Amino acid sequence: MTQTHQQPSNSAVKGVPEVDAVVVGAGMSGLYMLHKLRGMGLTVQVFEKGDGVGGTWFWNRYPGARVDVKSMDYSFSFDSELEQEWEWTEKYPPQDELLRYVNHVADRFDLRRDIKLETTVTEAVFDEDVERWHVRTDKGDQFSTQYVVMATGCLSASKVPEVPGLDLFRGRWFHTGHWPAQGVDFSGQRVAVIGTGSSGVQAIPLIAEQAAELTVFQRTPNFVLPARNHPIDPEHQRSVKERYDEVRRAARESGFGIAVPTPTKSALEVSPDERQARYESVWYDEDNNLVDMLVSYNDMITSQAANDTAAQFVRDRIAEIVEDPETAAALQPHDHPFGTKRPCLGTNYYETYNLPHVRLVNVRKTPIVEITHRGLRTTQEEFEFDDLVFATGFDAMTGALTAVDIRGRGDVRLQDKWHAGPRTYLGIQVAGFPNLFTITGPGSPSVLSNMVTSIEQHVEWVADAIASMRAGGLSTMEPTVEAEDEWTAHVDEVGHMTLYPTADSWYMGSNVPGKPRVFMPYIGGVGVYRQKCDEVAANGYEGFVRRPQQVPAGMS
Ligand code: N01
Repeated sequence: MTQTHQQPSNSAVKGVPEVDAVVVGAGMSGLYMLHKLRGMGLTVQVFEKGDGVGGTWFWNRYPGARVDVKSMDYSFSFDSELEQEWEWTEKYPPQDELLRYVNHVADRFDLRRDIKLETTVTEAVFDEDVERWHVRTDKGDQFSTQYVVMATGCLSASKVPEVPGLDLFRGRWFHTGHWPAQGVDFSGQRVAVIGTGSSGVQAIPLIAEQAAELTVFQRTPNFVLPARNHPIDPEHQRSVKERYDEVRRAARESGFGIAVPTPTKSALEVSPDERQARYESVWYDEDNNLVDMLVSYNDMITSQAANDTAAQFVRDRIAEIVEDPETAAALQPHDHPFGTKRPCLGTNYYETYNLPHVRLVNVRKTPIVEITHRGLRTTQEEFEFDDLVFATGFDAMTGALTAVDIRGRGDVRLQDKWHAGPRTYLGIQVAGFPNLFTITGPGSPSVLSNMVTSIEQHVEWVADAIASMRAGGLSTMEPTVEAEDEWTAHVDEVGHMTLYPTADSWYMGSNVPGKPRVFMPYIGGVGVYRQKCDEVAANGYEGFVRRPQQVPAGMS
């Protein structure tokens, strides 16, 4: 790290190293943030918990882990040489390819020298006297910094359910979000999987290929569309690369950060045959996208009746594929509208339940009571197995932020401020926490979008905001309480114009006992949101207070 301070500053504690910015996390957002800030001449220290970079793609190495946004979309656009030189192999690349890509980015932009691995940031405290953050890690590091960027990811605080008895279990157990780097061999094993979200849906068919027996414990069935993954046609790759500017622009202006046509019709204004044809084209199209069903009609997430047509279409496909009627019925979602829990893409997911050694247990009907030393017990039956896989998800969106002891003005803890749900302005900053930025934070499109599109937009906006502060000789930036209140109310209001809040989903915090039920992401759309952020900046960072260094008492 080169110590090239551009602005004089006071350090909170003598002898504590100073940097301009601390970035927490070395996934895609942390790496790009480092690259941007360093390019502006700032000194930056990145801390990363893992022993490698990659974030999501470092941790989620479970069998079948792959992205479900197309590779040509799920990739950085900030550097055209990078964009042109990287060759993707599949429509939806697997985890190891994505991890290679992220490592390539780290090497290509010489990022590693400012990243400290295997180091968890435990505390960040704002010192009002000197207007700097004091950051501490579990390895004893301390840094004084003007800016803190939380690039901690929306789905990184993994969650093992609060079922008693795990400490008694004598077999091996794993969480999909913390998979061993060396992989796991399930050959000949009796395996249990708890959870049927995106991770479970991807892992189950591959675990079934190895295991002697597989029991899947399902609480809520999900809508799973066929991924139709395949190798990328080199001609297609070349043609997208030729049109990349246009493709990226369309993605940035779109609803979900993926360039798909905007629907103009209601599902209810077309004939049943036309609707069926549309849904079939989504289901069977080799080139389909995760969001194609959702963008089939303009009222899919606002009208229960419109949504029901898509939900019924998927339930019908499940009934066609799954041979045992009881299992098929258990796999058909009835308790939430299509898309209000994140839709999943699968490969042979429903087909897997036709295999003789695979069994589905409906733990909504017969809940898990406890884990035992040999397996688990439901209210109806005792199960024995060798390996237990938790595909039980994450304390999403806020978990990785509140896991750090972040204290702002008046020593207020972020987790206390957010006791009734996250409050942010634009999902980027929190009132009372000056110069603390959250990449893809709650209140931004984040998890409802192509994450890379949203990461780039946030990183670039934050970098511009910091550049503007430095150009103006300003020391701190934070939202007003009014701007934060208004934005938080807007996020909630727009969310409640849709069917999303009707589902018990991690978008709502429902998967974490005791977490407030608040619709956390912003559903207004990636393009609309970007425009709002740009307008705020163009209007002199409207809604933010930006101030020059306040002279500390006793120093004048
Ligand atoms: O986690 P989830 P995930 N007893 O929360 C169940 C992204 N992602 O890791 O629905 C029994 O979706 C829980 O049941 P319920 C993507 O954004 C992307 O699969 O709460 N079951 C649910 O079935 C995704 O949405 C990709 O009733 C329990 C499951 O565990 C997000 O990450 C791949 C339980 C958790 O599903 C999270 O996905 C993977 C209990 N006590 C992930 N507790 C791709 O890009 C929880 N469950 C492809």
